[in-house]
Amino acid sequence: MVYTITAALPYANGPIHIGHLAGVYVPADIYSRYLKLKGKKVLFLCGSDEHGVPITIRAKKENKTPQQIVDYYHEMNKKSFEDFGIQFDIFSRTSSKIHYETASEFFKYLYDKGIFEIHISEQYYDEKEKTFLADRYIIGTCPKCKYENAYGDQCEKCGSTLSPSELKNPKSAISGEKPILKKTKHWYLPLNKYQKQLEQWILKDHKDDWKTNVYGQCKSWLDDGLKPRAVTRDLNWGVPVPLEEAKDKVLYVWFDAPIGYISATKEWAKKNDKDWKQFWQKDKTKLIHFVGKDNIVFHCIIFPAMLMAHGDYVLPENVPANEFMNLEGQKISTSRDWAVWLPDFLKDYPNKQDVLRYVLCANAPETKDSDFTWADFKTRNNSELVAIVGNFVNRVIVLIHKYYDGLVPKKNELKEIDNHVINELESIPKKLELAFDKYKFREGLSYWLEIARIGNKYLADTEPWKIKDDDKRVQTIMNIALQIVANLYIVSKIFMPLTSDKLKAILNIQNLKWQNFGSIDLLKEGNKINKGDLLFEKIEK
Ligand code: B3M
Ligand code: ZN
Repeated sequence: MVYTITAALPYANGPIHIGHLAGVYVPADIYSRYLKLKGKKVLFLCGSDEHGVPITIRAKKENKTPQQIVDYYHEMNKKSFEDFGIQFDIFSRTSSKIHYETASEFFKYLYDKGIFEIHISEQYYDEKEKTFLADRYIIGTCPKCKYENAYGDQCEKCGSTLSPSELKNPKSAISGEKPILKKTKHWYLPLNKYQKQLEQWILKDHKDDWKTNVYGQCKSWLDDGLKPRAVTRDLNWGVPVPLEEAKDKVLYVWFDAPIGYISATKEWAKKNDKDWKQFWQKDKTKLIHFVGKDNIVFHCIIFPAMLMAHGDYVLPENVPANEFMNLEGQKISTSRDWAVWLPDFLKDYPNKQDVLRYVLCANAPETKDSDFTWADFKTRNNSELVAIVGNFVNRVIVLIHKYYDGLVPKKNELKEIDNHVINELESIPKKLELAFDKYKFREGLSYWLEIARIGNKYLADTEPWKIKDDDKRVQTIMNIALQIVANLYIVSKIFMPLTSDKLKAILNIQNLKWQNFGSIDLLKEGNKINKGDLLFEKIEK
């Protein structure tokens, strides 16, 4: 089995925020770390999505070129993902040469197969700027609520989805002039021709293993009936359409962006001298897309239709999309600057990456929207991470140094209570696996916390510090307590990379594998245990 895990390519026209992390990147990273811990062959892909009209709009506004905009945000996002511990195998970008080649070859392959339909349509054209106007570049009066600055595709005031022809007295957002309607030719992907195949693949084959929120959205799109969709645009920023007759046209951003996953794979394979096709074109490939709910249709309907049309590619095994995370009760909004930006968090809260990962996973919008509040961030840090996990590990380390000079003591004869704890611990790996099979990472994380709860209860029930006349008993208790810390370390590798590094330093051991999880024979008698740093610090204000 080979796993290709993709995370939605963030637009390179702004920083990453906690909504992106909770919705896409933290779950994707957790799942990739889990598969790698189990020794699976995994390629975890991401990169910048560098085309699309929003980037050209920001470039215009900032009097820069689109390339300058994407260069700036590509580097920013790449660094902040690295600093946050999201461990992509490659973070590529769609303005790369290899992507231009891959995307245009993909288009040409479908074109030569006769997949596309050509439609002539009338499009608004700005005669002064000598350019066709994308929907976002047309502003006018909303036919629904009379808002005067509605865009050609959407009215931000009443939220209605519009088409440019519905706008009253349309104006060009570039020159302010009244645009004219001009004929233009575009190439369409006939999604309607894949309706049956998609219904079979989604509504029947994946009825039981896709999340209900994803399945539901796909079903409503399919029930509405799929229509041909234009895959070219009259823009000058994007992947040029590789046809003589299509000069000054580029591929629609949502046609080229998902192909970015394939380009990233090729780039990684070239760098590592590997065969890229094993991650996309073999029956042993498991392709899993991590996206937010607004990207479901592109990853479950449109991109799969493109892959079906091509014929050489596997289809996604699953698209476990999350819903949205709100901030302090309001929808996160880039335009209203209502977000917690990842670069700011990393600067203002140094060394608290794992706390944010924990909070975003524990409260992830897995089946419905959820809400991030700073009060919850503080409470979970103090009452779960510090009070349960940090406290347990700290007590064990203090006692080991107090009684045994930091050396792992002997495990003598086991009592009833010891066997009870061992059974509890042994049952957790299966529970975590079952949760992860259904992409339930919140539930999976609760099992990480449960290991510490088991440890705290074991110490409270045995009270080794009170046993005065039976050193063999104290040795056994402290040995088992240490083995529980070692189990906590193993599972931390999935959820909390910095914490697992700290635990590894304290336990002074080599990398333990998934197969070791659930065992109480991980630390050998006489091993040196280090004092190490505090795992978590209380947040006062
Ligand atoms: N750039 C992300 C978004 O819609 C979009 C994902 C592309 S994944 C191929 O915010
Ligand atoms: Zn409106």
